[in-house]
Amino acid sequence: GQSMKDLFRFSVAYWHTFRGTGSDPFGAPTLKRPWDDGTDSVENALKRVDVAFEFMTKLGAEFYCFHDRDVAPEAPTLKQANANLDKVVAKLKDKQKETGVKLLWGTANLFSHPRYLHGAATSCNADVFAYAAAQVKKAIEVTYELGGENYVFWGGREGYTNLFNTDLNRELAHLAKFMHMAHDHAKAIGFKGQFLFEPKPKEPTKHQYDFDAAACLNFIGRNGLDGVIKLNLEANHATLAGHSFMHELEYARIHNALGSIDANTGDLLLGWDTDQFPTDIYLTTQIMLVILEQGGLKPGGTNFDAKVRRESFDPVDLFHAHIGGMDAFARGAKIAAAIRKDGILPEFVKTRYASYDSGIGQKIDTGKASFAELEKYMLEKGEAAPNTSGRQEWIENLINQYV
Ligand code: GLT
Ligand code: MN
Ligand code: MN
Repeated sequence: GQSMKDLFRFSVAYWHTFRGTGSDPFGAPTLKRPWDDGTDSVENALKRVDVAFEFMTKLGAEFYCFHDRDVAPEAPTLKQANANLDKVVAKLKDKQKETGVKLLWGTANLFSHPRYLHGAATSCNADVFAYAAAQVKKAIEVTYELGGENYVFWGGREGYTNLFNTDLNRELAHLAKFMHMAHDHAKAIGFKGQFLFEPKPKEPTKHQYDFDAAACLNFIGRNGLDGVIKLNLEANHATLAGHSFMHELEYARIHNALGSIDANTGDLLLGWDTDQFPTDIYLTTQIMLVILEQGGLKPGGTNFDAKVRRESFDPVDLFHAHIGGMDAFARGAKIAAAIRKDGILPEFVKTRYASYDSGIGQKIDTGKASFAELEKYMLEKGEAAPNTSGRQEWIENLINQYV
């Protein structure tokens, strides 16, 4: 019943779209953008805001996401960096008002600056911990000021390289303390946006604490942060962790923690985080099956955490890439809706678990029986029946029947 717009809540990632240079760990920038004069100055940052809002308006994107350091320049002191941010945020605020484009989430970049070499909240250095806290405090404040509907924590360097010199238990405790402070501050200023962890198993850190949905949920649960922090799941991060994206989404959903998504490819052949735009309707259908089951993502959305390739010299490609992604989602949603309308999936599930509801279920309640009772039943019966529910081939080709 809901509109496609409410269902997707598409968002543009400021860092890739307006700051993307085509550099990678092996090569220098390749993309010269007309709105970049090569300086990381406040003047250039303000010029970029105009371009960003013109782009998003023309694209018809409802939302955007940013890091503090994407929108405003880093500075030698925290005071100066905050002042830079204030100048640009004032303009972002005006532009949001003028265009109607909204902020899906804000976040702090706690990974680019060399100070974060050993992590931010989990750094072994107290000054770095303090700097990270101050940076997040400010980032939450500007997100609040801009009406951001969520606030994201991607623990890019929260992890370890070597366990021989790392007190894992202690670093997790520091992270928990940090998250409680962030929550306390959000409450204190009246920020009602949803906090989201974004899991990723590795890169840049050798092993990240927020490895996948399960690791994040364990951390959240054992530190009394249930509901306070939900998840922003990214397709490419799921596959890096060896999962399908659908697994991560469904795992979060059943734990009431599916908050928002970072859309890109979930190709299992990708060995690293290439952040390619999603084009695969088999993937988007799987995504939409989970999202429709949840009834949408609000206050979360669908953020294209994706970049054009290094050889994509023409900025017009930025439009094509986003439109292609939106189209893939629209097609996936239509297919997922048709599958749901047919009611075919609940049928498969019902058939598959039928033995729990009949057969043994009539004699013994498998949920309540003791091991001894189940043993007695099995000794009397003999051989266990093979699972005859089958139809796997049909199910594996399911989406094909609807394309
Ligand atoms: C970084 C990372 C992304 C996160 C961003 C949020 S930045 O590029 O790879 O997946 O969403 O901090
Ligand atoms: Mn991401
Ligand atoms: Mn990524």
